[in-house]
Amino acid sequence: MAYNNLLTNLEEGIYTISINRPDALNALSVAVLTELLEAIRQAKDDDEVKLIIITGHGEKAFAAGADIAEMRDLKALEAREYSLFGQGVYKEIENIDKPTIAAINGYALGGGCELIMACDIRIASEKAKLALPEVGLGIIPGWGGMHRLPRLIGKGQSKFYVFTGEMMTAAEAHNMGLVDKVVPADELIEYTKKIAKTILSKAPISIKVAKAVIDKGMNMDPETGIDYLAEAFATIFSTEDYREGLTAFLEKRKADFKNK
Ligand code: DAK
Repeated sequence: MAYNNLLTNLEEGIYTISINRPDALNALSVAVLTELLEAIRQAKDDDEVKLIIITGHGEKAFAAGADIAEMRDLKALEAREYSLFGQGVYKEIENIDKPTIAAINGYALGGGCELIMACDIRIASEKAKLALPEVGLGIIPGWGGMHRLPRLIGKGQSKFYVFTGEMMTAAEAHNMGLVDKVVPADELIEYTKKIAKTILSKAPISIKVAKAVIDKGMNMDPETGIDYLAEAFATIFSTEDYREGLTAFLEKRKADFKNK
């Protein structure tokens, strides 16, 4: 499908979505979010799509946040709709049962920074800059960032960066755990695809179950979480891939997983 604000590409099971609004540093207008939701739903339903990369087109920005011009003119009821819509888009990204990687090529600000938090893994160019500058605009981060950020970097650091709006370098974000890897700018997509291929070489059901256990487990008390893990582990033992994985190891060969 062709989009006005996204570029998409499917290659070897890897579906890359590039936000493409060069005149506004890839700011997330309603039109962009609507297309992003369509692209995610399409990826979810397409068996050829095994993993999703979200990035920003161009060298300068991943996404410089929600579209400030659009947001300024919202009436209260529209603001409510806007809020719920954006939260829904990010939840769908977070809950999709395929791995997602944010390849952060430049500014990831406000809603752009919240978008990377909804992805499973975050890989940044060493030139990337991240911030939640909303309080300086008289608003607060509204698309789930204040819920997800403390789970990634802790309460104190979250308050520091939300209260000050201070810009983080990729290295600082990496040290805190907001970013998982930092690579040279010209290697970002190549490296991200390499990691994607590594993930795709593993047992698909194991990845799916691991994602669910980590995400759901974070919101459970420890005892329920460990019980849930035991159930999930048992489920894996009803698959063909688990037997193939263990047998391949014992036969000193590469496993041939069938997603069964
Ligand atoms: N929205 C709209 N346009 C933007 C934009 C944005 N977020 N960021 C940049 N642009 C536009 C600029 O207006 C400029 O347009 P022209 O003047 O050329 O027409 C063009 O992109 C290039 O930007 P600059 O000329 O400013 O470029 P610089 O290199 O000088 O500066 C910058 C780059 C990233 C430092 C600067 O553009 C900047 O500070 N941008 C704003 C970043 C920001 O504040 N982002 C946070 C947005 S607020 C909620 C839900 C969500 C949210 C809040 C609540 N609820 C549900 C309650 C989310 C809020 C946000 O994300």
